[in-house]
Amino acid sequence: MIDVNAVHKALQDLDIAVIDTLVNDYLAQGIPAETILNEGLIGAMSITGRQFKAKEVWVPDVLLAARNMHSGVAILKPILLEVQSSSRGVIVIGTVQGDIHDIGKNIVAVLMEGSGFEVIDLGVNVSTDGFLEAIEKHQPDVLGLSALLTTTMLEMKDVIASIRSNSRDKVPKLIVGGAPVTREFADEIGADGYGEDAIAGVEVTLQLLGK
Ligand code: B12
Repeated sequence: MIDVNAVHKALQDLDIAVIDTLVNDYLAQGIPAETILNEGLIGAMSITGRQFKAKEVWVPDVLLAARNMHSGVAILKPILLEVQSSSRGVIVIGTVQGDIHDIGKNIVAVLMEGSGFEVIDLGVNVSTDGFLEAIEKHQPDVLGLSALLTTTMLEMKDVIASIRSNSRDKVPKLIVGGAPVTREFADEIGADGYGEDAIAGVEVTLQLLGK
């Protein structure tokens, strides 16, 4: 059984070995990697998010949680990737300009890979030109945009408009996500798909590609 409070405590520990040990213990107990990710790590990070909002923790605490979360996800990654091996298509993904949040985007990338896609991760703070260049270079089937700030989610609109009007190449299916993004917003800015979490992101991608 996952104890989300224990995971949350481990996310706040300066010693990175604490989260690693906890994740490995859960795996040893036979708890599926998806459950550890969703109920444990993501659940614990939402507690940190609420505390940050309530000013009970500060940016350094959140950075520490982010570092520990990356470490926990890294342990789960090879297991999540065992699911599929053949390539179902190419996905380019990135966090839009002005935004450096990447935990959610990285989880989407891991699950996409685990579902058999080749993933090209452009990282964070990616400009519209950066996305256009990546489309030209990689000719992806899908482009995923992530934004965590109410300010940077507006950036998605520009990126999508720019791709639709400027791309000389085949326009990939455009999907968006991130905590402030909603289905209504996705429709409004002309995205082809929206995923409220990484699993929904994979589902909508498979649907859009008719797989
Ligand atoms: C961790 C964190 C940080 C870390 C980021 C570290 C990192 N490497 O990512 C640090 C400390 C750097 C940070 C900085 C800031 N942050 Co911050 N941060 C958070 C926090 C606590 C958690 C975000 C997170 O990782 N969640 C866990 C992941 C798993 O969830 P997720 O990102 O939503 O992703 C899931 C889905 O959304 C979806 N998804 C995500 N992307 C995509 C993409 C696609 C294509 C699809 C299909 C799906 C999808 O799938 C994911 C997995 O299920 C949130 C609080 C919150 N509740 O979101 C605040 C939050 C986002 N931050 C906030 C703020 C204000 C900031 C700062 C401005 C703070 C400051 N004063 O400096 C800076 C901004 C820096 C910048 N320019 O980007 C606010 C935003 C408020 C707003 N309305 O815009 C929040 C909401 C906190 C709050 N309540 O005030 N932050």
